[in-house]
Amino acid sequence: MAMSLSSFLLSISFFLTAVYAATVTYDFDVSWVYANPDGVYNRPVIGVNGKWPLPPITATKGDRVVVNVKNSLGNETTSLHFHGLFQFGTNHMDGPIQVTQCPIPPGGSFTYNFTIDQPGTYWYHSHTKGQYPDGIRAPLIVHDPDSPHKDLYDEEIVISFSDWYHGMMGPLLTDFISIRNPSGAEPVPNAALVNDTQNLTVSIQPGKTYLVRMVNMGAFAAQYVWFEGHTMKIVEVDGIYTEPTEANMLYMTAAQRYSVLITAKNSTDANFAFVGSMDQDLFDVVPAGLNPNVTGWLVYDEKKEKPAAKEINAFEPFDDFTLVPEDKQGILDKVDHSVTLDMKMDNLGDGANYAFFNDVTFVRAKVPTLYTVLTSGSEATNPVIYGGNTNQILLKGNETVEIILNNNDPGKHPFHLHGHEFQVVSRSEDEAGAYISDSSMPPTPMRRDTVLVRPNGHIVLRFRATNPGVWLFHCHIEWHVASGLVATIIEDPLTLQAQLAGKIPANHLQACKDSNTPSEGNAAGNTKNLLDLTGQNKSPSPLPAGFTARGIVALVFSCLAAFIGMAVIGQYGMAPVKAKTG
Ligand SMILES: *[C@@H]1O[C@H](CO)[C@@H](O)[C@H](O)[C@H]1NC(C)=O
Ligand SMILES: *[C@@H]1O[C@H](CO)[C@@H](O)[C@H](O)[C@H]1NC(C)=O
Ligand SMILES: *[C@@H]1O[C@H](CO)[C@@H](O)[C@H](O)[C@H]1NC(C)=O
Ligand SMILES: *[C@@H]1O[C@H](CO)[C@@H](O)[C@H](O)[C@H]1NC(C)=O
Ligand SMILES: *[C@@H]1O[C@H](CO)[C@@H](O)[C@H](O)[C@H]1NC(C)=O
Ligand SMILES: *[C@@H]1O[C@H](CO)[C@@H](O)[C@H](O)[C@H]1NC(C)=O
Ligand SMILES: *[C@@H]1O[C@H](CO)[C@@H](O)[C@H](O)[C@H]1NC(C)=O
Ligand SMILES: [Cu+2]
Repeated sequence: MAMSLSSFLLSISFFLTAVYAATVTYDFDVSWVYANPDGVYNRPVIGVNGKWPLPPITATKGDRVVVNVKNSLGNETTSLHFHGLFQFGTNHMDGPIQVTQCPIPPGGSFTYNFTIDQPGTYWYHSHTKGQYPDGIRAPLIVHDPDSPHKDLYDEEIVISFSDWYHGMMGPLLTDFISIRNPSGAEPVPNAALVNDTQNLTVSIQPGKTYLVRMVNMGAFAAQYVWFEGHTMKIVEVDGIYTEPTEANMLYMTAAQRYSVLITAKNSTDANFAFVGSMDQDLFDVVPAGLNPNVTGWLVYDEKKEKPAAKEINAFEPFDDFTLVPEDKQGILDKVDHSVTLDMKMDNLGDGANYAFFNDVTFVRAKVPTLYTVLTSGSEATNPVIYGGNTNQILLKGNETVEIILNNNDPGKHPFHLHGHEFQVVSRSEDEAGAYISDSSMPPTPMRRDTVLVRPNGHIVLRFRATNPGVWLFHCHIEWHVASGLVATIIEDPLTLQAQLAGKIPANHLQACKDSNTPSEGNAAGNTKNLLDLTGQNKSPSPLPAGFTARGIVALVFSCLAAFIGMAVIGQYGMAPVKAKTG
C-alpha cells in the first residue's frame, strides 16, 4: 500500500530539515559605545560591531551557530551564554566564566560553535561578573518549520523587555556588596525599556494573527505585561510549546520568555497601548519619581492618536504553574536523587550581605570547573576537588533528579538551570515555609528553564540527568549571582570526559593563558594532589562568634551613622534591615 499522506509529508519535512540545516555565522566585535535608551541619560554601553542594541541571533532548528567573539572592550573581560540552549555535547560553549570557560581577555578572540535542536524563544548575554546589564544581551530566536502552532498565525513579532540602570555595573556591584550596604538592598533600576527603547510602535494589520515572542532580558525586575484591548494566547514558555492558553496579563521574571498569539482587530479605528510594569515589590526602597512602566503601541493607523496607557487597579497575572506542555510529558514520578537547597541572605564577617545555599555562598573557582572535570581522571566523581565555595552537586548519568528549593528570604527569586528544562512539580504561595510534601502534583507539569519562587516559599523541580556537563543553577537576579546565589551541577563527569576529550578548541585555552587563568587541576589549580585545596578562592569568614547578623548590622549602622552620616543610610534605606536579616 502507498505511504499515507501524513507520513509522506513527515518524511518530506525530515528531508527538508536535513537538507537545510545550515551554519549561521555571526562575527561580534564587542566594544563600548554610547546610548541613551530612556531618553534621560546617555551612558557607555557594551555594543557589538559599533552598535547598540545588539543584533538578535536567529536560526532554524537543526542549524549550527558560530559566534566569533572579539573582545575590544579594552578594560573588561567578557563571555557569552546562550540562555536556554541545552548545549548537548558542547558544554564548553555554555559561557559562564570559571565554570565552562576562561574569561575572554581584552584583545582576545573566542569562538562559540554549537548546533541547536530546540525551537523557541531564547536570548544571549554575557556571563561574566554582572556584566550583561551594561547592555550585552539580546534575543535569540530558533524557528521551527514543524511548529504545532504554525498554522495559527500569519506573522511573527519579537519584543524584549528590560530594566535599565544609569549607573555602570562595576561601581554598582562594589557598592552593593559592601559594609556600607549591610542589608543587601539591591540598586533600583532607573527605567523600564521595551526593545531597548520606550514608546515602541508595532505596526499591526487588521485581521492578522501574530506570534509575539517576548523576552525579559532585565537584570533584576520582573515585569507585568499586558496589551490593552487584546487577549494573549500562550503557546510557548522558555522554548517549551504549551497547549494554547488564554491570558490577559503575564508576569515575566528576569530571563523568562513567552510566545503568545495575538489576533488583531478587524478595524483600524484605534491604536492600543501595551505596557510593561516593573514589579516594585522587588525594590527595598522605591525612589521618588521612578516610573516603573514602559509603554508601546499596537498601531493600526499611524495617523490616529497613540492613547496613554489606562491605569489599572490591580495586577492579576496569569499563573504559569497551570500551563500544560503540548507534548503532555508525564510527571517524573520516580526520583533517584533529591537535592534540598535552603537559601538565605545573611552577613559575613566583612559586614557585607551575601546569598547562601545551605549556608555556603558561591565564589568562582580558580580553574573553570569543566576544566577540573577534564583534567582529574577518575577523581572527577569526588566532590571535594571542586572546592569549598562552588556549591557543587554531583549527578549520575540518567538519574531522575529533584531539586527542592526552600526560599528562607522575604524576596521573590527567579531560578534558572543551565543545560536543561525542568518540570515544576510543586510551587507554594508566599510564606508557606519549607517543602514537606505535596499530594496534588500535576500529572503533566509545566516545564521551563526559569521559574519564580515566592517569598518564604518553595519550589520543587525535576529533570533527568541526560546531558553530561557542568551546569549552573542560579537566581537570575544579577545582583544575587554576584552575592553568591549559585550552585554548580556536575552531571555525569566521566561521560563528559569521554565526550570532550581533546575537543576544547585552541582559542578557548588561549583565553586562559592570556587571562592568567589556570586550566588544569582542582578548584585551587593544584594538579599534583587533587585533594589539596590550599589557595582556593574562599568567601569572607563568618561573623565573629557571639555576633548575630542583627548585631553586626546594628554595629555597622552605628559606625556608619558616626563616620559617614545618615545620607548613605538614607540612600539604601533603614527599613529593609529588619526584613532581610530577621
Ligand atoms: C516616551 O514618551 C514619554 C512621554 O511622552 C517621554 O517622556 C519619554 O521621554 C519617551 N521616551 C523616549 C525614550 O523617547
Ligand atoms: C571601561 O571603559 C568604559 C568606556 O570608556 C568606562 O565607562 C568604564 O568605566 C571602564 N570600566 C572600567 C572597569 O574601568
Ligand atoms: C564548528 O564545529 C564543527 C564540528 O566540530 C566543525 O566541523 C567546524 O569546523 C567548527 N567551525 C568553526 C568555525 O570553528
Ligand atoms: C524588537 O527588536 C528585535 C531585535 O532585538 C527586532 O527583531 C524586532 O523587530 C523589534 N520589534 C519591533 C516590534 O520593532
Ligand atoms: C474579523 O472578521 C472575521 C471574518 O469576518 C471574523 O471571523 C473574526 O472573528 C473577526 N475578528 C475579530 C477580532 O472580530
Ligand atoms: C504604572 O502603571 C500602574 C498600573 O497601571 C499604575 O498604577 C501606576 O500609577 C503607573 N505609574 C506611573 C508612574 O505612571
Ligand atoms: C544514559 O542513557 C544513554 C541512552 O540510553 C546511554 O547511552 C548512556 O550510556 C547512559 N549513561 C549512563 C551513565 O548510564
Ligand atoms: Cu535572587
